[in-house]
Amino acid sequence: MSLHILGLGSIGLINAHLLLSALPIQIRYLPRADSPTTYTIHHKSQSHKICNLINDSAGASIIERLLVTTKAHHTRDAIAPYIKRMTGDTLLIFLQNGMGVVDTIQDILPSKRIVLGTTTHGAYRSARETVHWVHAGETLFAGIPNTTLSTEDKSILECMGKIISYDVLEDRMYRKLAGNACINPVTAVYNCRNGIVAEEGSEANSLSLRLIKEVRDVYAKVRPQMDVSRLEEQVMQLASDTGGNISSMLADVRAGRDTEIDFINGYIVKMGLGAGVDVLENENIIKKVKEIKL
Ligand code: KPL
Repeated sequence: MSLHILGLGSIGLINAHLLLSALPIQIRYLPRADSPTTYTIHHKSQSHKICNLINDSAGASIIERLLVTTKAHHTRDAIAPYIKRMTGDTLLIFLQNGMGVVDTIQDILPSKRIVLGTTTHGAYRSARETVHWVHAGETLFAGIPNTTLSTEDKSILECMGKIISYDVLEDRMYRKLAGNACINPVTAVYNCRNGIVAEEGSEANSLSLRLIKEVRDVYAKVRPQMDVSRLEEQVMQLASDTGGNISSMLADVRAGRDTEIDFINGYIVKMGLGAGVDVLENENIIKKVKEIKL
């Protein structure tokens, strides 16, 4: 049984750990540059070492299954060098923040066997090889229509999360997008942990509430089948569940890296403009996050 991982950030490493502790599996990773050979995941006062990942960036073998956990905006450049090692049967599993990523790379993908996933794990890295897994959330997967999964594919996915129907997954992805759109950029602007966003009366909280209202208006137009009546409560719950976390966007701006904002609030803006809904708060926060210099 084998799996390649593209993107060994917190989410990639947590999933490598879940797989290695449950299955007789070989995990090969595809780093862009030199990367550590040993990683540590701190979770609930325990430390788990991962030292058996195989660096396969220079390999030539066929990639049977690929878990993509790169930042949304790096996906195209990161996957491009490995396209020649894929076939029409390669299973591509995308577990990333944001939405619309697969649409932007469909033209280069040799395989239509695609699984999308969403997770509410909360984690951050204090060093390249050190992950703090602060909230063990839920990971959900579904194959896009017409994707068939083998027994091995299913056991790999079930080790990392739950397989559900595509309709339900879409609903959960939109909810996660709302969480990321209304927590991540706010933590980046206020340079604060997620918990501050859930603190009633804080400036971060009121900005987040304004973003949630816009997201709710957009969803009401573009996804009328979705129940958005509890969206505010759900986003605030996510902020408080991951209260001790440094959001991935704040981690990016602190490190001077580009953020995933175009695939998060940018996707909300795209939907809003298409549906004639005012998305000024989202447009403003995109500008602000792009201007931040910490
Ligand atoms: O997904 C996240 C992120 O930081 O990207 C949350 C759930 C908001 C946890 O921080």
